[in-house]
Amino acid sequence: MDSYTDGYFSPNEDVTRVAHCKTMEEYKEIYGESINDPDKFWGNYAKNFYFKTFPDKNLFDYNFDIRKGDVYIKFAEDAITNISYNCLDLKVENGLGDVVAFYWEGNDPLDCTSITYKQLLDEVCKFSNVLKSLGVKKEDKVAIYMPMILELVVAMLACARIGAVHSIVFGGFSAESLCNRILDASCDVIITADGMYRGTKLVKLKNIASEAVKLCSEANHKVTTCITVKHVTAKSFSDEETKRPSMRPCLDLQLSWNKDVDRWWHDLMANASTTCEPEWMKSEDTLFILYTSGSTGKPKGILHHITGYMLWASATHKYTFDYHPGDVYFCTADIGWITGHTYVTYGPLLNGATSVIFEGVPYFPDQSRLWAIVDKYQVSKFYTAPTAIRSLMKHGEEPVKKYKRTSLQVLGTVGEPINPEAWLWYRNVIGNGKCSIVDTFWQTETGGHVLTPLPGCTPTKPGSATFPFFGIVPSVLSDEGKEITSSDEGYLVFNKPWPGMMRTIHGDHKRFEGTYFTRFPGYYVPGDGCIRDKDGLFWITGRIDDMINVSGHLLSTAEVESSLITHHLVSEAAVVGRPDPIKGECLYCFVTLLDGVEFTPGIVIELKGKVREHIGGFSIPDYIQSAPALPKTRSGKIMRRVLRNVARDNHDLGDISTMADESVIGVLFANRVG
Ligand code: 6R9
Repeated sequence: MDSYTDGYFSPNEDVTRVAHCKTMEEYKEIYGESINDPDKFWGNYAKNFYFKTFPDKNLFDYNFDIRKGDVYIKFAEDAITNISYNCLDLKVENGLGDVVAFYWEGNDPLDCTSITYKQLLDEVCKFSNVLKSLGVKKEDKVAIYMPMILELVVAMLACARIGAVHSIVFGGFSAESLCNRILDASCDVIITADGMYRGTKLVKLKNIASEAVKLCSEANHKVTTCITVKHVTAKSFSDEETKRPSMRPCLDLQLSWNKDVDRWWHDLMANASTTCEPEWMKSEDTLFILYTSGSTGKPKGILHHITGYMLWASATHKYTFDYHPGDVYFCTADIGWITGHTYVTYGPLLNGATSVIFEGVPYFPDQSRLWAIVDKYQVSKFYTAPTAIRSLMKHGEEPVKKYKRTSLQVLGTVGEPINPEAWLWYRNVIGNGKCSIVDTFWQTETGGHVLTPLPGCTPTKPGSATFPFFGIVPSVLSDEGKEITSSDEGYLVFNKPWPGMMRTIHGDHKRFEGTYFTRFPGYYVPGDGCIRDKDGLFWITGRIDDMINVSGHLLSTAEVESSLITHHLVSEAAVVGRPDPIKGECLYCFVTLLDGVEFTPGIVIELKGKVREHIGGFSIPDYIQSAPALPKTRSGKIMRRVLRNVARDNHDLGDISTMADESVIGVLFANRVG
């Protein structure tokens, strides 16, 4: 058990007994080694993996200071390896061939299967050969738009095996968003599935993918091949089973099919060989592109490269979850986000772990689904988002108490700041008061955890991501770029690279430098506010740019605004975040319609439809209000600070002396919604 004194939870003794890192003294010692001699530290860690050419002694080569020239980061440049080999072949060679790599749990509780390391290797080799037979080669970009099914893991590892670059697009994005990502990365091949269930809702993924392919061709880019997994129409079930609304097979899927482009996954796989020599890759070859929102509205294609990402994914998964053989690990994130890339696929496989991969949603068939899964597979390490915890909290303890959850040891959170109530509920109710909580702060850009407690080692305070992971040197800077030593809020920054950080933005290195390296020359600036308390613990306070974190998904205000403006009756739009008890933040939009046009409920529905169409269903605004005029400075800048206060119904607006026309304020408050 742990104990609570002076605002701290002490490390849990049961976890400490087996932990890789058992005390803060030990943490400080290992941390010191990682900072003082990073080459030696990561050189040693690399010995866990197979390299055709082992990394040289001088691993890091970088410039973080824009004043001295272009920013660049290189790691172990001379080393040669293959990450799919290290995830699969190496595990089979080490005797883990019959170990379960994934338990797959479908949307319907009766729909489940599992796959061993050896079986996964065979599938990956087969699909690698399929991709090669379609002409996909090293450095080609492949778009993946799939549900949480095993074929998604197979597809990404097959890309990695043959040196192709995967660009996975979350299945909640619209055809237009998918098209923009295909165009940005110039993908010729896309992999999808016929459809997926989310609870009782059927999403016709293939038809959205077909629409995206059509939009691409209108933009003069030809997608040559679209490979579709037969998923919701896959197997035959008994009559009883087909009556279940969420159960495959789905009988009325009208797939849009173009015989010049479309191929079935199972047809291509039928005669593929299970042998495929990996493409031996240089460390700094690209492993994947993953798009994340950017404050200008255009998503940024973040690039991760092979060896650095591989070591980072493995080391963070091992230490942050205190992973040991025999654990069953369950991360609820979708692979379409970075958490799924690093902590569903790569981290666990690189460590030979057994994981649960879950297709469904936490509330189907009822609010206790996640705990049913925990008991079913005896999950010991569990990882989810604060928004999921808060929405489960709303339903009380009863759905949780239906299951024992006694196998749980470590509970992780990610995606947004976690409020202390949710942290305590996670610990006390979900974890039966006997688990270690790890609040992990990181980003698509960082590749893996950068601030996090280590279970059984770090004393924790609810709401703090505590201390840096090995190799990370964080500081907090003031507006003037001075290091803040008191507990005042400032900008979180990092003064040197770590192996797993991004290398650039696809096709736009200037934007990479401008976004992350110009605010404070010499530092990587992630865009989050931070406080370092008197005991040295880090507390993330949220975004300091125009990004809004809705249920752990970062959205740019500019992107939502440009979707709203596509409506023919809208002249101007401004979007701000408003605190939300479940989602953390939600979108609150102000729209100015063309002169003489009436603001009606019908227009609100159409505007929500525009955002769904341009970005995707997960980004639909909660509130849209009429703003006959927006508050602006005399130089014409929208005063978002004022709009944030209107959205929160806070009449204390602070200094508004720069506002061009103060009379708009009364109208804005009068038109508030929600
Ligand atoms: C992994 C992921 C990154 C942004 C990040 C920050 C927020 C993530 C957090 C957190 C406070 C945590 N964030 N984890 N804020 N505490 N433990 O979420 O990546 O989608 O790129 O979002 O999410 O604002 O900058 P990504």
